[in-house]
Amino acid sequence: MIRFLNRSKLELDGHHLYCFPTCGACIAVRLSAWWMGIQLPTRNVLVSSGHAAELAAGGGKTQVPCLRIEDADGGVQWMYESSDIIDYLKELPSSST
Ligand SMILES: N[C@@H](CCC(=O)N[C@@H](CS)C(=O)NCC(=O)O)C(=O)O
Repeated sequence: MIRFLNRSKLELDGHHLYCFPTCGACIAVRLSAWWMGIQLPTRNVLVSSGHAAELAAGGGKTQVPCLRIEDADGGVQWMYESSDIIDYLKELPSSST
């Protein structure tokens, strides 16, 4: 974990975390990202019905946290499960963040 402390705090392009503030699994993802020095843009599904609808339509279910990942070609992946999201963030090359 120590190696992550040296990362500079940069926003991750093409990534959005669908979440809400009091969701424990969402807090785990956000804390992990913070610890890794990753600034993860968030989309609060409780304050925006638009974000909630995007999540349901794109990801197929309303569960949070969900990480929307858009690649350079415009392809989109919806990743559910806090542990999978955290593992994904850990595997990102330093140049992505
Ligand atoms: N195993 C999941 C649990 C996620 C979970 O329980 N999310 C709740 C909020 S904390 C939720 O979205 N419930 C509403 C739903 O599933 O539509 C994870 O770790 O990500």
